[in-house]
Amino acid sequence: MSFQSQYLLSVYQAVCQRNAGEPEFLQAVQEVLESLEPVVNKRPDLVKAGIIERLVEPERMIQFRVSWVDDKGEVRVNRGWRVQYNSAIGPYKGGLRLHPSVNASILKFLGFEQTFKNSLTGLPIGGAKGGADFNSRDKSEGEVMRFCQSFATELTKHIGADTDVPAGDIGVGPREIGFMFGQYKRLSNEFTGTFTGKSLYSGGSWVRKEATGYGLCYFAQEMLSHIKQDSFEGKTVVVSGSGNVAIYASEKAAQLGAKVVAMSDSDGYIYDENGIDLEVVKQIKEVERGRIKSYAERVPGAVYTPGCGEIWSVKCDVALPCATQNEINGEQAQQLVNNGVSVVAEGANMPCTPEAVEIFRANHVLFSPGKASNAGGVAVSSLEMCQNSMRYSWSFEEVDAKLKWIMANIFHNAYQASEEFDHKGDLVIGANIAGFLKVAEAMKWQGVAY
Ligand code: NDP
Ligand code: 2IT
Repeated sequence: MSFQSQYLLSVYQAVCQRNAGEPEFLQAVQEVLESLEPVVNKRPDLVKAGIIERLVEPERMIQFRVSWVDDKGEVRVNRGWRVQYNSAIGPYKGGLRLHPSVNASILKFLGFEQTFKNSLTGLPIGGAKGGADFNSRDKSEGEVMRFCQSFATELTKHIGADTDVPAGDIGVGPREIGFMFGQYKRLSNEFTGTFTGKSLYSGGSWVRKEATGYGLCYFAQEMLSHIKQDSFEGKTVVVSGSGNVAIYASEKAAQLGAKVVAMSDSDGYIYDENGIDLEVVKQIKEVERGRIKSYAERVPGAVYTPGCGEIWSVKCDVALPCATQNEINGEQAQQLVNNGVSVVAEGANMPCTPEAVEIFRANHVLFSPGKASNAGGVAVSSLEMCQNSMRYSWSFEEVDAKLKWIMANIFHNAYQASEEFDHKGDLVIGANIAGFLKVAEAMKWQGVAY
């Protein structure tokens, strides 16, 4: 542990005691608190207001039973949560994750990260996350619908357009949002913008589907251009995952002149030296809900290798981890460095372990933390809320231009904060400080309690 400030060390030790057995939450808190050393020195007023002690505790956490009936007529029970993490700068906002690994630690880490990310967008949204330990992979469409309806029945009691606005995350795309939104609308008898990521037929926004992946590339392009006077043009790119974020990150990277040569799912990865044919990936993943392995069966010359972690052995200039937390460890980071990687931009939330981040820092790899570079998704969600409130919709081009501007702005704010707080170019520190300061000022202004 590397805290110089006794105050931060004691806050962190209290967090460890109170949240024992929650490794992901502790990891996320430690990373942010370590970044706040320079703030603690310069802003004793925020220390006195107890902002950091309050920020390491979610405002509210709801846990509930989700019971539903499977295709055989048997009753099934899952556990659902909504973590309403922080509402200092706007209504709670953040995605829902459906994955068998989901637990309180993961959702608290995601809610904590979301609070700073949403602040970085410059838009008026607080932080939240939710989900359930449900595996949609082996379920029929009817089972997914009944699960989502049961989940939304409970969630409806706690959300609203000005209270808490959920969206997608791992395992939750337009299909699941549709089932949940439909149930919410039935129960509330209101058509409001209480979910984002809705269908374009039902109040959704253009570019929301593409937003996280496109935003990631807009951010990385700005970072490359500002720091290295470089661009995506001619770069070889590896993208992990083959879900929503990965697909649209690959699409934008290719549009910007790069060649994406590898993608993965939790079973393994594909390598295509000619550049991945995204239409084939979209057909497999978005239409058939199949496995990435079948890409190699359809595209001549492509190779499939079992084991998703092996993807980091592929030589590349730019690595975009877009699958899940802790998917790049120290060893894999070293492998990337040995192979000459020059940019790592996180599309997933906390995909790099602290050891991996240290290795990138030590080797002068341009590195952007997820809370900055993957903020495009929630930014366009916020634009969706805005359009819903106005009962209006902007064109694809209008939303895309706003997204591009927001991502460049996040980069410059994080970069500027890194300079101002004596760590020029360290975007982990810059993003954490820039995200923190806005929330902290709002909390201080609103007084104690939440
Ligand atoms: P999807 O469910 O669409 O895709 C997830 C992808 O990651 C799949 O290819 C999946 O493979 C893979 N994956 C999931 N869990 C694991 C695991 N334990 N090990 C290896 N691979 C895994 O999710 P998204 O694309 O929406 O989300 C990806 C990441 O981006 C997450 O970290 C999410 O929090 C983050 N994010 C998402 C945003 C959004 O707008 N959707 C916004 C900002 C961040 P498989 O099918 O085999 O499970
Ligand atoms: O991690 C994230 O930022 C998301 N899953 C998107 C959240 C949102 O509300 O759009």
